[in-house]
Amino acid sequence: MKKIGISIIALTLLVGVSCKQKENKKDDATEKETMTEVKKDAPKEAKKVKVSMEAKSDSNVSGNVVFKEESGTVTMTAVFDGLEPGEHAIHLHEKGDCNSPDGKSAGGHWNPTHEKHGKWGSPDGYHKGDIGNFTADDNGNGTITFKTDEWCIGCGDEKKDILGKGVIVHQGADDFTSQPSGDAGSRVSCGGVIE
Ligand SMILES: [Cu+2]
Ligand SMILES: [Zn+2]
Repeated sequence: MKKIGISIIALTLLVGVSCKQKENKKDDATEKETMTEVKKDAPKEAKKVKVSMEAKSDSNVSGNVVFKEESGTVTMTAVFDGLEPGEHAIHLHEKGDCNSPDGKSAGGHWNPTHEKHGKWGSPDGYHKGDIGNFTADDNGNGTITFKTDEWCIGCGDEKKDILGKGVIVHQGADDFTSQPSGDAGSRVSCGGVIE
């Protein structure tokens, strides 16, 4: 009889413990749900920036550049008009300041990793702003799309964050060799990557 009594007590204890464990699990689940909700309600980070390009150096080059971040990849879609037919360089420069008539207020190429100027992806090095060249047709219209996971929009990582940088289109093509900027000629259009 005594044995049975102890067994009952032990059983009661066991049941008690397992109930408590279940309760804990339930609490965890509730906590997770709450966290997900908080994430959803938090203000959304800017993941899309539209840049209006201004003509510079007495050119008539205008256009729009849209940067969009999705799943860690930034896609740039740029459309220009008023260009001279042929190849033109496009870069991100270090400042989103287009105040000067020659566009030089945007500074040099954005190069947060302190590498050489070059073709994007080159093993010899390239600036994070070295987008490359695109071609304008006989009517002076040109478009370029560029994708990379080496940029972000507003993430705060100074090696990736394109907010505050300047988009520059040049009169000529980037030779990917000349230092520090590819010898692409004057700056014919400028726009700040600003929200
Ligand atoms: Cu440039
Ligand atoms: Zn460069």
